[in-house]
Amino acid sequence: METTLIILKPDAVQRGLMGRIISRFEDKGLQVVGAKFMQISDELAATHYADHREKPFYPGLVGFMTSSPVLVLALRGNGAIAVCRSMMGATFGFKADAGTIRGDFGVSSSFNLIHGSDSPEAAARELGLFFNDGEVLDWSPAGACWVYDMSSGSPE
Ligand code: 3AN
Repeated sequence: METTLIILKPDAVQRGLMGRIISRFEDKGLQVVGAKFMQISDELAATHYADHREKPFYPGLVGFMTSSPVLVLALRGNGAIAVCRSMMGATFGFKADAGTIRGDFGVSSSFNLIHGSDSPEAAARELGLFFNDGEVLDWSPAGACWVYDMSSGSPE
């Protein structure tokens, strides 16, 4: 099981898309194990996007991410990191395939609705940035035995 960090960005929140995006992940069988509605500080945005500090779009990206509240999620499931990335679609809405979140809900290159960790290392780092100890919860969804084959004792 993997846990990944998802951010529904300010445009997703302002456009009232939170519910529809979360529903896609729940429909897929992913489990919400953490959720936090927050306004990202300049410091947190700078840490989160440290790898992009030298890029020309960095000031705009930090300004956008701190401009309005976001919904931060921890999602868990089999292959959750790659599954979420494929559900998100390509970085720019106008290039993202139909059927993906960015492909279905956006056309912008800067306002692209959602962030998702791109590797296990990034997921561990980003979950630690946005969630404190005890804020990601282990819980058993009632329907888990119909999302996974549990006959071997572990989810398959
Ligand atoms: P992704 O979110 O698809 O993994 P990255 O990691 O390449 O994309 O970029 C991180 C974020 O930086 C993107 N989510 C996007 O918001 C922003 N970004 C990347 N490239 C550009 C660009 N050329 N112009 C504006 N924003 C960009």
